[in-house]
Amino acid sequence: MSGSRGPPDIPKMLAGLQARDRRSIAQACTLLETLKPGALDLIAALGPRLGRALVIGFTGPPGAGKSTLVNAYIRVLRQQGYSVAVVAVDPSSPVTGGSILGDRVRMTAAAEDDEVFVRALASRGSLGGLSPAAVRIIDALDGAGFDIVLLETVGTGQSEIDVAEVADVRVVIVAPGLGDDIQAMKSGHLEIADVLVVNKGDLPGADITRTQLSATLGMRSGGMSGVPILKTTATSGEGLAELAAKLAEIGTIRMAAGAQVRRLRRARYLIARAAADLVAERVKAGGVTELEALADAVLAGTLAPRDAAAIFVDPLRRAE
Ligand SMILES: Nc1nc2c(ncn2[C@@H]2O[C@H](COP(=O)(O)OP(=O)(O)O)[C@@H](O)[C@H]2O)c(=O)[nH]1
Ligand SMILES: [Mg+2]
Repeated sequence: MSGSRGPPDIPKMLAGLQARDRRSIAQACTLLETLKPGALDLIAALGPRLGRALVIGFTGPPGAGKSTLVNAYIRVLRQQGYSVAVVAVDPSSPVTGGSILGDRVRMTAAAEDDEVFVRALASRGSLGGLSPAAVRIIDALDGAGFDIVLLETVGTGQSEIDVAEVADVRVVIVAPGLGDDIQAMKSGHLEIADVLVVNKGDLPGADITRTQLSATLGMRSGGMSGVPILKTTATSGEGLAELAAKLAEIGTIRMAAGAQVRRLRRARYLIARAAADLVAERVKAGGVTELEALADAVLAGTLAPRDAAAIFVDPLRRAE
């Protein structure tokens, strides 16, 4: 970049990404996170390189051990010779400017490893929200040529569940003793999983949690009973080899879908999120004559709310 002001030098940034220069990678991540001038140029320039990385998502409630597991998994992937980037999103974290996963990674050998890059996002100025920013950062890291990008997200709200779906392979992590009854977990939380992990396998409640999870899957429709449930202890590495083998197996299948499929999944997510935000902004702005007229029609009982919404997002439908 040409200093801290002015538009970034995109060709220089691209060369830096290609050289896996950490400063360039960090700058590219920031540019896409903030969508400052030059961001679209970078996305356009990255285009042909995108879709090569395998994105593996780890989602689950806070404290389940996602970061610990991701950190342990990084070591496995490094032993196998893969370069790894991590995007960790934790909106509940009070950490700003610092890191969520980063502190933990720094304590390991990975911190000295040029083939590992960690980007943590907490509540700060990511344009359009944390989740879309994370997806754009995946593009930056994919464009930098990392073999594997790990996405850690807190699986609490619907928007966090949605972002997990941009991953090519999805791991949902639960742990005993979180007071988060499995049976009460909202459907979307479990349904996205390619692999379910009961972490903290060293705790006494782990087997009960696993049995509960298995019973819950059996009751769900949509072939969830075939989803593997693995037990891990992230702190000791117990069960990690089995998890890594399963992820490699699924990853190989997902990679075969081709780069374009994986790129498009991310682009579609970003469009859908932006569209939802636009509608929400229009509604929030209030005073929209159209909205008032539609509200009157709904109150009068001449229009169902859903039909009113259809007209609101696409006024041409009125003619239908
Ligand atoms: N007993 C036990 N504790 C664990 C295990 N994995 C993680 N923890 C601990 O659980 C806490 C939360 O872990 P963290 O990785 O930050 O959870 P995250 O919020 O899901 O990312 C930390 O104190 C970890 O040391 C495990 O397998 N067993
Ligand atoms: Mg974490």
